[in-house]
Amino acid sequence: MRKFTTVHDIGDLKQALEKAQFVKQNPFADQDLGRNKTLLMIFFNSSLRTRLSTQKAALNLGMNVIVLDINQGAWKLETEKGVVMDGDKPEHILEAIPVMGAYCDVIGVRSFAQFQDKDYDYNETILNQFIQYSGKPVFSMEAATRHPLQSFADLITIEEYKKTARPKVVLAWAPHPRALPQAVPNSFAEWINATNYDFVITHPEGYEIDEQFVGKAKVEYDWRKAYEGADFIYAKNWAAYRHPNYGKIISTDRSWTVDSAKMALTNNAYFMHCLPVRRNMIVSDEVIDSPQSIVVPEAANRVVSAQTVLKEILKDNY
Ligand code: AN0
Ligand code: CP
Repeated sequence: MRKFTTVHDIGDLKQALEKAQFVKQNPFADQDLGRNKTLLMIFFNSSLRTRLSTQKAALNLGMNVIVLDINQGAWKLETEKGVVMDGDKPEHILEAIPVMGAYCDVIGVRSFAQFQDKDYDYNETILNQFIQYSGKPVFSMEAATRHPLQSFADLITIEEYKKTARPKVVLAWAPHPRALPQAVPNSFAEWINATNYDFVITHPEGYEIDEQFVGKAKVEYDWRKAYEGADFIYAKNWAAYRHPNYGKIISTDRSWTVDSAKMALTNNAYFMHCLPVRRNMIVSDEVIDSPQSIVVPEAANRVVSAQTVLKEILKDNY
């Protein structure tokens, strides 16, 4: 594996899940693989889980780790090509990326959608520049359109908790006061579509995600029907995708908040969320504090997904 940005990079999904189980059960089996290899993690946006779990995964593999927060202490980076740099940005990403590549063996990048230009976001302009100019294997730590380390961890978690071969998994939109990227729902849909699960996406009208991610999922605008008989409720907010509302909040309807009444419609479903989550906006205290909430084991599996991916990258490139 030279890059990890979508579900397609992981190869056969069943084998990837088996590799993940091995990593989970034998976290220190490959301590020599990363010896004298350096992971550089670049953050254009905030993080708690990705920062800690990816670092922990690298340490388990014997790697050294350097972390750079672009917005805290680094030069502000120009990302547009061909501009006269007479503004507030002293460095261009075209020099910064190969320089960063010179200091490491593997690069992880977090760079959210900016919601100023749909094409700029959906072409993964920043992530692709890292792939093109760093000279090193690159993996996404949530880019503009996808969050594959999260989705891989989500799938590992569902496989651990599912009680039937083909669970009903529901991606459920919930309200939020700020405009959030579509990366998590896009990516979750992309990974779940690669399984044989019964997959339903529910959201208010106007919140349709890009069709390339919807795939074979059933889109259900009536949350009652979607929640009925569900085995997993995967809650998430996202901003509108479709023109002319790209990146905008078009509803904060709290009747979509995941609460006990909704969970009562399900097949005693597990509650999942990638975190961070706003309590009593996305989900009621009662639901997230209930035994059906698996948000912490889900987050713990981020070490497993990151370690499985890093291991493949190290094995294939060094
Ligand atoms: C981000 C998002 O929704 O994409 C990161 C989630 C992992 N969340 C926030 O910005 C609150
Ligand atoms: N779920 C997730 O990626 O969390 P962070 O934004 O804290 O890394």
